[in-house]
Amino acid sequence: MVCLILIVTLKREIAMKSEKNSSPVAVVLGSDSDLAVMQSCIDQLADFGIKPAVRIISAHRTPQIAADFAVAAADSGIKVIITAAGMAAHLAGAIAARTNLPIIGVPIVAPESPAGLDALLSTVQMPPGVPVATVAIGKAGAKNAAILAVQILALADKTLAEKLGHFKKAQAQKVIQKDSSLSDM
Ligand code: RP5
Repeated sequence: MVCLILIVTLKREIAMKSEKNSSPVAVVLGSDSDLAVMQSCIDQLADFGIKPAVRIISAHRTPQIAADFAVAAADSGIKVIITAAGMAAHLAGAIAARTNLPIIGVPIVAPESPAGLDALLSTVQMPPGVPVATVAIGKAGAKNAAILAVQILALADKTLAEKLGHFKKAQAQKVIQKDSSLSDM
């Protein structure tokens, strides 16, 4: 009997440890149709050496899974959650309601959407007390969500902070080069 309890406890600890080893960033998509836009978020995270945990979870179609995910996220080692959804985009808010982790929301333009304004307002207009850091609509927002997540993590990660420094310098250098190539015209 004692042996059985020990085995069960050990198994639980191993499971918890492997959960803890999950990525510090989760990218949650409201639908697989959001992936085309969010690939630039995943790629940008990869440039910083982060392989995010990517999930498809819908606030409306799979509400219980969304709730369970949000409640378990911090204990599984996730530090920042990026969400992407279109139309009545409640995914970011539904997750933010159930965790104290920082949530970054990317509004997506759905085919029937008025240019993504529906998703933008649904994501950004959170009531006081439950913030969602809402970025720009579409691909620009997807990329910025990744950079913002890295900026949050970099507060406690020197290597990431250095990578961010290089990223910003390289970005500035590109603009300077474009500017000087104009003077050759
Ligand atoms: C949202 O509705 C999703 O995030 C997606 O942007 C939009 C349309 O979803 P699908 O009908 O393509 O699955 O919940």
